[in-house]
Amino acid sequence: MKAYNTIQGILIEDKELYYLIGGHWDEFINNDQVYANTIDKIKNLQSLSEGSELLDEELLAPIGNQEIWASGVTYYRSREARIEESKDAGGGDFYDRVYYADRPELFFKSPSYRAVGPFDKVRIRRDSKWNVPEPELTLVVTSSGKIIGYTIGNDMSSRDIEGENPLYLPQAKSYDKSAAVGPCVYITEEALSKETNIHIQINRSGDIVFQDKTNIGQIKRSFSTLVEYLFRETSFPHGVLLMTGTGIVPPDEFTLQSKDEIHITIDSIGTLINTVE
Ligand code: DO4
Ligand code: MG
Repeated sequence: MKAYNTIQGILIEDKELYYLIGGHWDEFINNDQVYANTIDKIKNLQSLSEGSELLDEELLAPIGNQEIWASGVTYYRSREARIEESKDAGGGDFYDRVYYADRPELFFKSPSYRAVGPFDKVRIRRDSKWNVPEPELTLVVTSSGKIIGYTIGNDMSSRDIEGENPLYLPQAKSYDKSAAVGPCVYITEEALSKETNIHIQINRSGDIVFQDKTNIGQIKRSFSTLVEYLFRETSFPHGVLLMTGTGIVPPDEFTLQSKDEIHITIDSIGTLINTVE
């Protein structure tokens, strides 16, 4: 149980982790000038090094009224895995086509009230037998379409439901506690380096049962293209979080189990840790 209801972490380029305590997250984050203005606002933020007694466990998901959207098949590895899982349903061709098409796959992942934050429980569906986490760099975008920061996202997915029929995608992707975001928003004016690593480790009863890594240089599409398509005919009055797709897919025999601990680390941002309920 988290002790506060308005504490979110903000990691400012070249600085340290600050907490926004009792502030208005939507107002703070939905601001094209947030990087420049944060220096002014630092007096309202509490620095970890200023003697804060807060624990990482007490951080909330860095989200207010934003929706979470997700990009699909942005990495070759994702294309490959989806073609394989849906081959009996004849879905493979769709994944191949979307990987090469101009228009990206974009789907609604979660409203904020259905998403979870650091150290919260994520869920696997009771009517699914094949579930994986998808570790994804997540863009923090303002209502005007400016990318002002980055966080870590976990796009929990039911692969058997998705593979049975591509039309089941919303059920495979969007259910209670299927999206995790955090631990903080990394605010920077610089583009992230293509070498930025994404690493995942899954622990079960103290053992590592899966780990892998990729880097964002493997993403086929630019972030500006993903945002441009997302905003084409849809407005986001509070801004939006956009997951950028997964480049890591565990082997087909792997499925998550209750109590598995998922650690997703992205350079510059930190580590998002969640346990399966
Ligand atoms: O089309 C299926 C979902 C793809 C996805 O979530 C991903 O590539 O990360
Ligand atoms: Mg995904």
